[in-house]
Amino acid sequence: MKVAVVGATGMVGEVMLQVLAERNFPVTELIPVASEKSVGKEIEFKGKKYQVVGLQTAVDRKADIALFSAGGQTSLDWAPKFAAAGTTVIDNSSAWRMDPTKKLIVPEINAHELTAADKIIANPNCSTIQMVMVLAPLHKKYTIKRVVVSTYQSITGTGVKAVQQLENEYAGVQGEMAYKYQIHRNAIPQCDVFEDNDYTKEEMKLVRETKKIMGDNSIAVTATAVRIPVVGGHSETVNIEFNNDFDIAELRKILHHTNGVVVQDNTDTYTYPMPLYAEGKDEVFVGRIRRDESQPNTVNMWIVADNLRKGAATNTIQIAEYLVAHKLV
Ligand code: 11C
Repeated sequence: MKVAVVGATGMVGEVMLQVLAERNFPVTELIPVASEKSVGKEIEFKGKKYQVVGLQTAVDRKADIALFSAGGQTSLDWAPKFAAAGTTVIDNSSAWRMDPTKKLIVPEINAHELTAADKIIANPNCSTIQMVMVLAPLHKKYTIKRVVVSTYQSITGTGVKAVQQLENEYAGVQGEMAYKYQIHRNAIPQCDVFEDNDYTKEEMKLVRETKKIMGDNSIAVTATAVRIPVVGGHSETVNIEFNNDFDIAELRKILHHTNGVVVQDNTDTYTYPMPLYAEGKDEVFVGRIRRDESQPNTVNMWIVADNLRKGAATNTIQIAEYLVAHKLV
């Protein structure tokens, strides 16, 4: 496969290159792509050096697949040009996710929706991916009525500027701010900008994307997204109300048998997921599974994943793997 990585020098782009190499994705030609200021820079992939090229050069090279992680506007402007040149785009930005003509894919859940006609495929938001990985198998069995989620999100979701802000704050030096407030020793109840309903865009992604991926508009979701000074991954408390009652042992067993989900849940041994240990891993970790004693048919849990891996790069590459395996590119 001739593979273009658009945004190759960014935080997610770098992880994409790493994951492509680790999973031995069949790359016959790599085209690293970035904005004009990075053109000509060298990046390394599987021990070989490649020169970063600009977007038009990449379109002209007619890759089989382009993995995009270069921001929403670049995706809006350039994904259609790649698609018109015959390249299948898998886009990690929010640009196309809620477009009814585009599919929003978590391979373990809905890759079967993909066809060769899908030339722009959307990769969901990181906090949504880790949540639906756990919700989907439970929805199948018990039918979800309502989800209440609160997130504790890594600063890497904001990008290098936020990592720099935290490092500056550790070192006590003034620098550019990614957030309106200090993040060191803080928790900021705002991820992304506010929408008209006073929820943030991140919170509304959890609401809208969940319904689209799970293919069920009847699932009620309400979210609070919080940024915390952590780098390894996003964490979420998730309260799930089902239409039907469940047996907690059976529910655990379902999650235990879900591909891509790892149950870490033992109060006797203080075993539960944490972002420090999820970092660098591709799985979604779930623990603190317990019945909500205040309400029927309801369970509480804690879900953690590396937002740059399963939340972004790994999910994107899994989509690409599915396309290759099913001869859709
Ligand atoms: C965050 N979830 O942690 C965001 C980052 O829509 O792909 C990814 C934004 C997106 O702030």
